[in-house]
Amino acid sequence: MKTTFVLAASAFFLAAPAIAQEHGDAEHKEDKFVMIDADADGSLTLAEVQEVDETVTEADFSKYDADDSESLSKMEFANWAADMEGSAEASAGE
Ligand SMILES: [Ca+2]
Ligand SMILES: [Ca+2]
Repeated sequence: MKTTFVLAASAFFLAAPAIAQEHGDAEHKEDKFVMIDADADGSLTLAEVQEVDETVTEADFSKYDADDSESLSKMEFANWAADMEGSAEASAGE
Protein backbone atom coordinates (compact mmCIF):
# COMPACT_ATOMS: atom_id res chain seq x y z
CA MET A 1 0.00 0.00 0.00
CA LYS A 2 2.71 2.43 1.05
CA THR A 3 4.98 1.40 -1.82
CA THR A 4 2.22 2.00 -4.32
CA PHE A 5 1.73 5.46 -2.94
CA VAL A 6 5.42 6.34 -3.26
CA LEU A 7 5.53 5.11 -6.85
CA ALA A 8 2.45 7.12 -7.69
CA ALA A 9 3.99 10.19 -6.11
CA SER A 10 7.20 9.84 -8.12
CA ALA A 11 5.20 9.39 -11.29
CA PHE A 12 3.43 12.59 -10.37
CA PHE A 13 6.71 14.49 -10.63
CA LEU A 14 8.15 12.51 -13.53
CA ALA A 15 5.05 12.56 -15.71
CA ALA A 16 4.80 16.33 -15.64
CA PRO A 17 7.40 17.40 -18.26
CA ALA A 18 5.71 15.78 -21.25
CA ILE A 19 2.37 17.30 -20.33
CA ALA A 20 3.90 20.68 -19.53
CA GLN A 21 5.62 20.93 -22.88
CA GLU A 22 2.36 20.50 -24.73
CA HIS A 23 0.20 22.80 -22.71
CA GLY A 24 2.50 25.46 -21.32
CA ASP A 25 4.73 25.18 -18.31
CA ALA A 26 3.51 27.80 -15.88
CA GLU A 27 -0.08 26.65 -15.94
CA HIS A 28 0.78 23.08 -15.02
CA LYS A 29 3.22 24.00 -12.30
CA GLU A 30 0.48 26.12 -10.81
CA ASP A 31 -1.94 23.17 -10.93
CA LYS A 32 0.58 20.99 -9.15
CA PHE A 33 1.22 23.67 -6.55
CA VAL A 34 -2.49 24.00 -5.78
CA MET A 35 -2.78 20.22 -5.56
CA ILE A 36 0.04 19.94 -3.00
CA ASP A 37 -1.09 23.00 -1.02
CA ALA A 38 -3.52 21.08 1.18
CA ASP A 39 -4.59 24.03 3.35
CA ALA A 40 -4.62 26.44 0.37
CA ASP A 41 -2.63 29.14 2.16
CA GLY A 42 -0.51 29.79 -0.93
CA SER A 43 2.67 28.15 0.37
CA LEU A 44 3.89 24.59 0.74
CA THR A 45 5.20 23.24 4.02
CA LEU A 46 7.49 20.23 4.23
CA ALA A 47 4.56 18.20 5.58
CA GLU A 48 2.42 19.10 2.58
CA VAL A 49 5.15 18.11 0.15
CA GLN A 50 5.75 14.85 2.02
CA GLU A 51 2.05 14.04 1.67
CA VAL A 52 2.61 13.64 -2.07
CA ASP A 53 6.22 12.41 -1.96
CA GLU A 54 7.47 11.00 1.32
CA THR A 55 10.99 10.59 -0.10
CA VAL A 56 11.45 14.36 0.14
CA THR A 57 13.76 15.24 3.03
CA GLU A 58 14.12 18.40 5.04
CA ALA A 59 17.44 18.98 3.25
CA ASP A 60 15.72 18.81 -0.15
CA PHE A 61 13.07 21.16 1.06
CA SER A 62 15.34 23.80 2.58
CA LYS A 63 17.53 23.73 -0.53
CA TYR A 64 14.66 25.30 -2.45
CA ASP A 65 13.36 27.43 0.40
CA ALA A 66 15.37 30.41 -0.78
CA ASP A 67 14.19 32.83 1.91
CA ASP A 68 14.27 30.30 4.80
CA SER A 69 10.59 30.84 5.52
CA GLU A 70 10.17 27.07 6.07
CA SER A 71 7.61 27.08 3.30
CA LEU A 72 7.81 27.16 -0.48
CA SER A 73 6.24 30.02 -2.38
CA LYS A 74 4.99 29.44 -5.92
CA MET A 75 8.28 30.83 -7.20
CA GLU A 76 10.37 28.55 -4.99
CA PHE A 77 8.26 25.56 -5.97
CA ALA A 78 8.61 26.45 -9.66
CA ASN A 79 12.40 26.29 -9.26
CA TRP A 80 12.09 22.90 -7.61
CA ALA A 81 9.75 21.62 -10.31
CA ALA A 82 12.17 22.83 -12.99
CA ASP A 83 15.01 20.89 -11.32
CA MET A 84 12.79 17.81 -11.05
CA GLU A 85 12.12 17.98 -14.77
CA GLY A 86 15.83 18.38 -15.45
CA SER A 87 16.76 15.28 -13.43
CA ALA A 88 13.89 13.29 -15.00
CA GLU A 89 15.24 14.13 -18.45
CA ALA A 90 18.78 13.26 -17.40
CA SER A 91 17.83 9.79 -16.17
CA ALA A 92 15.62 9.16 -19.22
CA GLY A 93 18.67 9.77 -21.42
CA GLU A 94 20.75 6.98 -19.90
CA1 LIG B 1 0.00 25.21 2.58
CA1 LIG C 1 10.23 30.20 1.29
